Amino acid sequence: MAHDALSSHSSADPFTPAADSALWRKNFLLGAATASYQIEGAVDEDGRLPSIWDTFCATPGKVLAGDSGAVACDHYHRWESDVDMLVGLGLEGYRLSIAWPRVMDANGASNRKGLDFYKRLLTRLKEKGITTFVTLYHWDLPQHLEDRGGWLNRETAYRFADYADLMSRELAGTVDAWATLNEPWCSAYLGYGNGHHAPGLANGRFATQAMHHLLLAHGLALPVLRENDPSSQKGIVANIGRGTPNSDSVEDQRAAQLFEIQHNAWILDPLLKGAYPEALFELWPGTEPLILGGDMQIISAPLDFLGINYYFRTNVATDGAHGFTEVPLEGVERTQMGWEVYPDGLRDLLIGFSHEYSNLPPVYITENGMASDDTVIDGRVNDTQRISFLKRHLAAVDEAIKAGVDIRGYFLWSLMDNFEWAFGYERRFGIVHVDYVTQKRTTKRSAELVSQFIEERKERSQRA
Ligand code: IFM
Repeated sequence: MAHDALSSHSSADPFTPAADSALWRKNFLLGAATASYQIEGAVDEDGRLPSIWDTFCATPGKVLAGDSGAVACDHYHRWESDVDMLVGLGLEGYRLSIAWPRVMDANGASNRKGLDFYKRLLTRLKEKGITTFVTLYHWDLPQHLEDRGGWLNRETAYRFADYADLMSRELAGTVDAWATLNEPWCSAYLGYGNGHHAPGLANGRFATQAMHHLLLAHGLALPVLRENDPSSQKGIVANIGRGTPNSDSVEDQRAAQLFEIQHNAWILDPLLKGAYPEALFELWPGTEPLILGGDMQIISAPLDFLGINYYFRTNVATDGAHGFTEVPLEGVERTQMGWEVYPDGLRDLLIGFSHEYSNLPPVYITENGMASDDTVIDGRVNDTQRISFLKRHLAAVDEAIKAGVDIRGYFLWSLMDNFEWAFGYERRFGIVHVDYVTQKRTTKRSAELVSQFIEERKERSQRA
């Protein structure tokens, strides 16, 4: 694995990129991310309606230990101290999401109390000088829309555009960058393709149709956001996966390509080339979605930025037919999720995209991080694996920038431990530890080092 100056230190050392690293640049944004259902709690308060995740969590056997986001990090009530915390850490950017069921009623009218929550939060962040990235849809679809077919119903895309209209009229001026969707791959594939996420349906044809309507929703929302909030950036966030072949055989190499088509090109091709990759339907025959005339033009409207979320790679072999099968590698470093730590995958994918898509917009790494079984000992959390993980992934980002990819910033996932979907509260991704009994926040060692690095950058730029 190629490491550079960032990772040549032991994990306990401060982050010290090489002097020529792009990470020192003043305009390279460093922040942290969260999402509404994962941190807010207060699911029944101030007129919030149920979301598909409330329903999914209440279904026995869907979420580890029967956990739910009902309380989560209680951020709805603790947002002021949470903002103070992220400001105290020196973070320059904060990526958050809005809970659609909190801000609109079932008839599409606005819910003032829900809107005011986000107004207060975003206004405070702006006052504190934080660059705000706001995601409109991080998976918490209002349940009443799911009851009418959810993302299988084309109407949902139009309701999403109405929601984007309301939010951008209400919040214009407080948002630096809007992302329409977070990780449509997860919404479509995990939600409708294998049922691991809400709404828990498992059908390949559903997955491709849900994806089409999600991307249509994105495309319909873009001009609305541009009209209502012209000075902000507009984009979308995709999770990407690295697939590597288990052997040099032609079949395994094709399997790795198919893996990346299914994970990456399924989303990026329609957005950046205006067409779904044909190989997707060789992999999943008979799953072509219903596409109406003009849809692909709407979906492929130019973006101001592309958000990239990266976590791990998957080693694959041919399944002996037309697809791929995972062959887990032995003896590699893994996280609490069981995901392989593989920073080179981030660099290689970013460089690959810059070759594949001539119109690749500026990129922000909108999520990167890892889960570990962190515990507080004498008031401290020494999360050495995360520190090492972050150094190596930042180094990979630096290498991609040096190779010519236009990457403008990096958001850690996550600001604090939170509700990790089907894994409940067991998996801890935060740079701040959360005690879910007392709601006490404890800054982990990784947060201290990120903070020191940002401070050092500030001092350097003032000296320059
Ligand atoms: O927690 C999630 C997040 O909501 C979306 N991206 C991946 C993270 C870790 O699984």
